[in-house]
Amino acid sequence: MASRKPKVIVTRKLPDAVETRMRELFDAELNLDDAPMSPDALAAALGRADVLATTITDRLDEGVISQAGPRLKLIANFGVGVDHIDLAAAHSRGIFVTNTPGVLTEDTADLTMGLILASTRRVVEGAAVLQAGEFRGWNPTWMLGRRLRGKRLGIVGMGRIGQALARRARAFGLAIHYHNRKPVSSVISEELEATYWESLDQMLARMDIVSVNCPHTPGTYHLLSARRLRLLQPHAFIVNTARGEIIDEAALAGMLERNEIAGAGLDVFEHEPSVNPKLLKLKNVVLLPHMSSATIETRLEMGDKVVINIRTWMDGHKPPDRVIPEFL
Ligand code: 8YV
Repeated sequence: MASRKPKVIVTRKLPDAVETRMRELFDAELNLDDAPMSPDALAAALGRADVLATTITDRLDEGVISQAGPRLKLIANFGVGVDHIDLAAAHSRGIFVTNTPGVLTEDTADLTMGLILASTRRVVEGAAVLQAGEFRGWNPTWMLGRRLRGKRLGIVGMGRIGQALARRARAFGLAIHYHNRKPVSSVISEELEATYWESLDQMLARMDIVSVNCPHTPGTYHLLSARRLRLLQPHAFIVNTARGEIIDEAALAGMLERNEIAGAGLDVFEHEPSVNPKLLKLKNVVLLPHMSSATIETRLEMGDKVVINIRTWMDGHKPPDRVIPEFL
């Protein structure tokens, strides 16, 4: 590209160090008051930028992407999931899409393990009792949860985060089971002593805890449908730190309300930031506001990745974290 600095429009407030670096390297237009951009504002930004640095709160559907100007060559997403971007529409206009894989893995796996512990051991429910001033003293049959050691964890999606979760879960004595499009390599499978289930249905019916760790794509929308959720055993727990759309949230809320499964730990929701009102009233759920990757370290590393992707493209190379649409 020409020697002028590329116009990079950043849709949300990013960590100060990331913004400072962007100002040094690019003609960066920052969103200092951090208000999410409307579809019209996004379309206008696409019309005049070389690069749009996006986050999950930007809906870049076909209509918005069709407004991209001739300069727009790269959508550099701050985040690993790109289900808010119409990849086919970007690809057909010759626009690269990049994401930030790898740097969210460990922190997301930590919080997934945290949700498994919090839901099976009733951590949030117990803390709420204390804060409400309702702790009347120890009782042998009160606040009983379920032991992790010896139980079966079924991981739906054995990519980077699924594997990082499996390593943690093994240290807690959980037996690792997983469903994935294909089995992991024999080296990883042996390391994790993991059992592969080609049939998701069969795995769900036999697990004590299920964790959703696959990306949201057209193929995984409502992968955990009402029918599949009914395969879970009544003592099972379900945890989701991937995307809300992968689980039929209304069906899950109904089952939790009727105690048809034991509990859930959810960091993501089907219609974020809305949460199914039934879930908000239940005691057998732990609900978090999409924060599984929210550490200072991860956010800085995500910013580094965005900068590296833009800078590599600017230097005339293919950015390292290109997301290739599935149909290619
Ligand atoms: C990010 C996430 O914080 O990276 C992802 O896919 O779900 C989050 O943990 C968010 O997407 C930032 O855009």
